[in-house]
Amino acid sequence: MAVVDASRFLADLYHLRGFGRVGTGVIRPAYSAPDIEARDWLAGRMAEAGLVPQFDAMGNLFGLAEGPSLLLGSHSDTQPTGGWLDGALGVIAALEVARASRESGGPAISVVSFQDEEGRFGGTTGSAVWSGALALADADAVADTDGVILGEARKVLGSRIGPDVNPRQFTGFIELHIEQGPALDAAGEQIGVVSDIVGYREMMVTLTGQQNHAGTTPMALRRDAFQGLSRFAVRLEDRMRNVVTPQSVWTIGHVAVAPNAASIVPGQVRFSMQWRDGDKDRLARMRCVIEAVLADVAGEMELGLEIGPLMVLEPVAMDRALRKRLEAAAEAVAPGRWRLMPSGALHDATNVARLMPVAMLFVPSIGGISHAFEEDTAEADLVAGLRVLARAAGVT
Ligand code: HGY
Ligand code: MN
Ligand code: MN
Repeated sequence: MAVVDASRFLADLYHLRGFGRVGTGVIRPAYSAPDIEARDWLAGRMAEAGLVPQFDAMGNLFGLAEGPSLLLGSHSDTQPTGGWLDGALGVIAALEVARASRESGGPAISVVSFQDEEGRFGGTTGSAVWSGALALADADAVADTDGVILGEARKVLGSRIGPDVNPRQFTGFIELHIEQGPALDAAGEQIGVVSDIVGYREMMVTLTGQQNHAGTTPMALRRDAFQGLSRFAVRLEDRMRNVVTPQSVWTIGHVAVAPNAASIVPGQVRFSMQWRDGDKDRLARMRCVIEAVLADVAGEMELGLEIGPLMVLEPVAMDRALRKRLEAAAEAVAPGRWRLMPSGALHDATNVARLMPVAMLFVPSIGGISHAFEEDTAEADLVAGLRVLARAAGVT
């Protein structure tokens, strides 16, 4: 008989959805009002569960058990137009397992909701600072796409900020997350045990041409920055074929055209260039192709080219012993309906792996949709993920 309380778990999950809810989705970016309100509510639920809530300087919120403990959790911030389960599922499941363990005299379980996993200020920023991958002073200098710097944004934490949380109190970290891809849903499977998390690179690129009149400037005389981006994107598609596999991905997700007016030839575009792969060497080869095509296009079209700092997360394999516990738990909860699979999405677990053994498990995303208001998972699958997490954590 599982000691976790599925109704209580689902009630809290739906309650968390209410902070920043817009229709079926959620808008709860790091340090926004709904994000802070959600974290204050989570801190209260942690205290009610007998855990000691503690914010660190980044706004990572921990619910600490006494003594050595297994850490469970994820993040509660969302993409600018986010799904209601991305991150939230792992935080609430962790809370429920920690509560159930205390109620049943089980092992010590601590809980965490990392801050800015969704990268308003980069990517997995809160866990990157906590794990030592990124200095707080460097994180503070990062600006979001509206020009707000993290050091300013996190001032909303005010007196919540407590002492740093020592990672040595934790014996390991397990993160439950939605798959955010199509594999489990398409196969009718319920659980994914993660083998490894892909690596990622991201940089901001600026192409600068000549702003001009859209009616009087002959096509042959234009230095149109948007046309430069367009030519880059099309040529990149072709040139990447030489170095990638079907699992490699690259995305131009954020584009700012200046001055962004119908009758003005764009003088400048600033865009995000992001790519991911499971192999570190292939990530490097993809970078060479990207920078070569950028240089070619800028040269051909007489455009200025500026490439910003490179953000890096390396591919990481999950801890074998923790993964085996997840595999056994998956077979017990969803016999024959689970698989071992890589994660194409990034997660805080990548940073936490610098400090301790980590492992992850997935539940299906309906239609494989995520980072969108349509993101959803069947309740039965949410509860199955909770039960696998509890079992792997020794809470049964
Ligand atoms: O982009 C990612 O993979 C994560 O969901 N932020
Ligand atoms: Mn996530
Ligand atoms: Mn996400």
